[in-house]
Amino acid sequence: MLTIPTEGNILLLHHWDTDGLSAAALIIRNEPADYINFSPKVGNYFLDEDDRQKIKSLDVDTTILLDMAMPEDTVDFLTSIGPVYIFDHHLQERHDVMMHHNPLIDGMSQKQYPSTTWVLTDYLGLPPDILTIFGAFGDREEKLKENEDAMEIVDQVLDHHNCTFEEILECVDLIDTMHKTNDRKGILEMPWFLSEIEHPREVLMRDDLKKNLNILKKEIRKEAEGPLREVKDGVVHKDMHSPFNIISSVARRIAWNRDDVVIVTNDGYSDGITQVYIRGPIPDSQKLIRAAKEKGFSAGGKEDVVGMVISSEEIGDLLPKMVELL
Ligand SMILES: [Mn+2]
Repeated sequence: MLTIPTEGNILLLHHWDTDGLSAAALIIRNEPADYINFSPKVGNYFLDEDDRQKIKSLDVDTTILLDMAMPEDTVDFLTSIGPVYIFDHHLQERHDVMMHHNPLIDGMSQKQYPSTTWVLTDYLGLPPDILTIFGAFGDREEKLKENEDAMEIVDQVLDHHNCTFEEILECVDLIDTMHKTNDRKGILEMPWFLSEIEHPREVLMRDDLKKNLNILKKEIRKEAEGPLREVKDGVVHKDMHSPFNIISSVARRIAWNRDDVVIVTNDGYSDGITQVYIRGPIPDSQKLIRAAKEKGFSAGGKEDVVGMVISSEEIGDLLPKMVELL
């Protein structure tokens, strides 16, 4: 099996969420080399022209891509710079790169590999540690409790650090404030900070993260408790103009106490762009995703959630068509 290269400048290109940041931290901690880390613009599951220019200026020899299922043209861009190694746990096709390590492509289940940190811990032959479980809690949240095999390992790590499930969830909330407040500098610092921590306490004690979390909690509550518009029987729409990346949290919060389909749109996060998040029961989420993709927009999701990024000019046309499909 190929090992991770440690020669030259290595670009650690990672997701901005807790799993991506912890995965980068795992590599920094365990495989000493000259790393430069980078994360795409928050919300972009690809590299746009700005990000490509930045990466070109970094003098990269090799790329390690973590926790992101990037489209072909982004991967092609990275391979044009140098060899690419990918570690991931999202369902996707195998890319033609130096190494694409994703147990899901080999038929393993999400349950066996709940996070990229899990994939890496296994690949590097490390004992599971706090970073391993940060990633899994980050991606699966409370649902991780239903995964008995994973919980056996989680409990060992929690015991070892003498901390609780709830404390780890709190750590995840704190770490995820970096992308929810769109703090790109904070995102890039996080893997370095995480690579040094010995105990979750060190995350729980960070005042800047606690301050972020308070701001976000207030904003999410304000949005979720604000007016809703019923656009169709059983479908409600929340229109927001928030500078924060909180659309999924707001949708989840609205869905707490109702059975309707919840559509949330936010045009305040990025210029000219409207984020769309739909939380189910969705009759056919793939149909919705296709409808957005046919128009050239980025969209993805699962059975009961769909996320999209639509140009604000076209949202007025597209939204009623989406509602028809619900
Ligand atoms: Mn992940």
